Parts: sequence; structure tokens; C-alpha cells
Amino acid sequence: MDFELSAEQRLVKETARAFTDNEIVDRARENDRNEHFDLELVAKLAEQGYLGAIVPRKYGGAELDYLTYGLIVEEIGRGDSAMRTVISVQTSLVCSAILRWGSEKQKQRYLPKLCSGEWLGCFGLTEPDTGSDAANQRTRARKTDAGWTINGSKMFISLGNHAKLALIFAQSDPDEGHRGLACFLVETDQPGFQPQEIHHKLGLRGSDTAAISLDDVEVPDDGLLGEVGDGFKVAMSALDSGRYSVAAGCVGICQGCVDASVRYSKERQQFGRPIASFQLVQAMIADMAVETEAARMLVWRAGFLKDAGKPNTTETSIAKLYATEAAVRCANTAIQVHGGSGYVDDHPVERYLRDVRVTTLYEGTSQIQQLIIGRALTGINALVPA
Ligand code: COS
Repeated sequence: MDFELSAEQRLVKETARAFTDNEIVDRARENDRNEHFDLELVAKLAEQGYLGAIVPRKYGGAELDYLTYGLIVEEIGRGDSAMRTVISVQTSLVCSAILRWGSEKQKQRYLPKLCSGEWLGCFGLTEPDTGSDAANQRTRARKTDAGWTINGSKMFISLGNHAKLALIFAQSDPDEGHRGLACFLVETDQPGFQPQEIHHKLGLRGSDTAAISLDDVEVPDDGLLGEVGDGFKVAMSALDSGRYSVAAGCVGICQGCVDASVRYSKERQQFGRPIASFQLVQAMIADMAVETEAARMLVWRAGFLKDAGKPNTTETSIAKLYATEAAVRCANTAIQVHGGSGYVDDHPVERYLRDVRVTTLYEGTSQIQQLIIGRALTGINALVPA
């Protein structure tokens, strides 16, 4: 077992750290205040090669391993979860699905555009009536002579207003249950594809979120990703990558909470001395540090398994469950260390708390992760009536 990063991994991490500090940190607060989806910053992420880190070079990616990708995501997540979400969606949910399930033609058509940031992609799984029960899609795909016609609606879709490519999951044969699901590569300039912005979110205000309606959207036969019936597996395998990425971003939030709390507690004076000198403040900082390290190790293990090509769904769920819940706790504790100052946005910690809250909901709630882990341990699927 080796806990040391390689020289290349350390360099990638340090570069991502410097990029985050120089380019992201200062803009995060204003983008959050103005609910501004910062496309200029997205272009800079692309320039850095952060939108296709795990994609092979021949398709325009950086061809990094998962562990190294996770290091980048951690650093960006420390700066701004809205920008981290762009990386997670584009790389893990969209690119990884095309890489694993796409034809050569589809890979060549879409991956270079996605890696370069010329196109954004989005992942259309969640619907107004379909969240955790992902197999139960109401969106329908009907076979036509020319290809497929899709009707339905999608909800809470990150990047959905700006995406030029949407992965749309739809039911092609309701009698087949999850085996009737198909995933389509929908170019969003198609007539009938209509996104609408969602505002007034608790956090991730600098991230783009859409409700999408699909009204007789035509997709050619070669817009099918994988085969008819593969849709559920496409979604689950993409989520194996997406959940890893969310977990890595949460390690960044945890680390950001530790850093901000150490800094503030050494500056802030009460009772004639820095509050860092009080044991109860140190206890809060120590607890955050332990959670950060534990979350990081779980993320590294999941990344290691992915790079080794070993099954990792359970380990990824463990990392996602722990890292997201730990980040919620750390953000809450960091505000406690900051006192009243932590309740306004002069410091990053109140945004950390608002931004992190969604991570225990999206890409599978904490309860869904618990059921995946519970099923792996007991062999019993709690979602199927006994
Ligand atoms: N990768 C590839 N295939 C997978 C897979 C994975 N990680 N997990 C499951 N599958 C396959 C199974 O092998 C099975 O294949 P067969 O049809 O050939 O038997 C099929 O998918 C169905 O698997 P399973 O029975 O485990 O599916 P369930 O309906 O029990 O899945 C959960 C239930 C809860 C795991 C699933 O619905 C889920 O993850 N829900 C949360 C969805 C979510 O995260 N939504 C957020 C959207 S993005 S913000």
C-alpha cells in the first residue's frame, strides 16, 4: 500500500491548487451573489484540460488516471462547487458515458468538442416524478422510420441551459422496465428541446440548473448511445464516475473548511488571545481535519480501484456517502469557528454550507448510497418487496 502521490500527481495537484487560488476563489463570491454562471471561467477550466481529464488524448482529453482526476476535482471543489459541478457533469456524467458506451463515430464527434469546452454537455436522467427510482422514466422514446421521437421532461439538470449535447434517458418499452430504457445523444438545437432556468436555490447559485421539456424531439438512429435496453446501465456506470467526482469535490470543501478555520482562529482575538489557543476551538479544527483525511482516503481508494479496473460501485458509494456528509458537518463546524463572521459571505464558509447541501441529494441521495452499500453487505435488495 502506497499513500504517496507520484511526482506527476503532486504537480497536477499543485497546479490545480494555484489555478483555483488565482482564478476561481475571488470570483466565486460574486458569481454566487449574482447567480452568475461564469462561462469565462468555464473556458479557463477547459484551457487547463480540466473538462476531459480522464479522456484519452486521441479524443482531445488529458488521459489522466482517476486518482489524478480526483486531485483536480478536490482542488476546484475547495474553490467553488459551482465550477466543480461543471467538471463533474462534463467529465464524469457525459464524457465517461460516451467513452464507455459510444461508437467510434460518436466518440470522434463529441469528445473533442466536450474536452475543449466548445460544447457543454448535460445528463438528463432526473424527471419531475423520477429521482431515486431512476428506472421509472416517464420520458418516452418512440421508434420512427427516421430514428426516434422523444417526449417528456427532465428536472434539475446541471448545465441544461447551456449544453449543446444532452444525454437523455427515455423509456422505449414500458413493459420491459429498466431493460426498456435507452440513452440518446440529443443535440440541443433540435426543435422541441426547451430548457428553462431554475433559480432561488439554497446553494450552487453560480451553477446553471434547468428544467427541460422535450416535445417531439427527433433523434437519428446513430444518436442512440449503446443499444436499446442499455440505458439504465449507461446511467449507473456514469453515476459510478459522477459520485466519485462529487466525493472528491467534497474533500475539497472539507479541506477549505479546515484552512479557513485555522486562518481565522489564529487572527481572531477574544479574551486577549487568538481563539486558536482555546481547546474547544482546537477540538473543532481537529474533528474537521480527521473527517477530511478519512474522506480523502476513501476517495483515493475508489480512484485506485477504478484505475485498476476493479469493481468499485460499493466503494464509490461509501466514498460519496462519507465525503458528502462529512463536508456538510465540516461546513457547519467551520461556521461555528468563525462565529457571527461565518454567517456572512466575507468568508467562504457560509457558501460552503449552502453549496455542499445538495451533494447529499444529487447523484444519489445519502439514503440511496446506504441502500447500495447495505445490499452489497447483506445480499438483500431493500428496494424489492420480500
Ligand atoms: N454499472 C453498470 N450497470 C449497473 C450498475 C453499475 N454501477 N449498477 C447496476 N447495473 C445494472 C445491473 O447489473 C442490472 O443489470 P441487468 O438488467 O442485466 O440485471 C441493472 O443495472 C439493474 O440493476 P439493479 O437491479 O441493481 O438496479 P436497481 O433498480 O435495484 O437500482 C438504485 C436501484 C437505487 C441503485 C438505482 O436506481 C439508483 O442508483 N438510483 C439513484 C439514481 C440517482 O442517483 N439519481 C440522481 C440522478 S443524477 S443527479
